[in-house]
Amino acid sequence: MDKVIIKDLARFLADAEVEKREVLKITNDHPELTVEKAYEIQEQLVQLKLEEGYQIVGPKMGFTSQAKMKQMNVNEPIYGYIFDYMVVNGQEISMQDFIHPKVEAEVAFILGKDIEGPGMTGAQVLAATEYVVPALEIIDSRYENFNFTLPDVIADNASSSKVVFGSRIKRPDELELDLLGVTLSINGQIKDLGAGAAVVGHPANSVAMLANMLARKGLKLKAGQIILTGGITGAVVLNVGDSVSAKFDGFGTVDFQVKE
Ligand code: OOG
Ligand code: MG
Repeated sequence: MDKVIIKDLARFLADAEVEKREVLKITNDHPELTVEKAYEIQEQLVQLKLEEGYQIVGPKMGFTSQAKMKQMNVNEPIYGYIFDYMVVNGQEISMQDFIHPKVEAEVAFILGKDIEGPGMTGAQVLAATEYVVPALEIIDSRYENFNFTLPDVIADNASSSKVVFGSRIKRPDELELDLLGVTLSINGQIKDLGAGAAVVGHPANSVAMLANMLARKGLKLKAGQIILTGGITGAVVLNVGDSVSAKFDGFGTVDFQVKE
């Protein structure tokens, strides 16, 4: 696949995001697309956003729990990037900003030091982490019905759309993140639940895995970045009027409302 096609596909997916328009998965026309080439499309997409003046908040991991892998019928973790314009200020989102949003409960890490793979471990990640914070990620695949293969979703920046961070932060040693119980409710009804260990045994392992994946590209995680470790629970479809609330044991709740 040549550079021109990679650039065109990045532009195609960037436009679909801006126009909130669902598209057919790109592997329909490019069945030969590999995971490696898909990351090149993602890099182009990230470049386009940087050129538009947006800033990276941090990379994120996806498909780090069985719940998520089963739900989306994929079998390996991926990464993408969260940008400043994706962070929700306040506790309201508007359905008009999305195609077909879903929400998932996650733990985010705020790094105090740079982390560079390969060979990173969860213990090393915890030592380099300044704070952890609960989060609700709102994903919005640009593909019709979230119908994608692994290369498709990688090219589409791992369905990244918005994120609501909780207001309580903790030092990583104040919690046992693998035992962190989480419930995800909509309009008072529990839709899904889980514990931090659902994320590759411990959310810190997800950050270590990310550092090791980025090392293959000569990249590292940087102090100050906020990193989403991947959905503990499956993702739940959002509708206008929904009141979303996730409870994180010892960590408070993260809430938002879905308006028209
Ligand atoms: C891809 C996004 C995956 C996670 O936490 O697993 C992700 C998708 O499910 O559309 O963010
Ligand atoms: Mg996620």
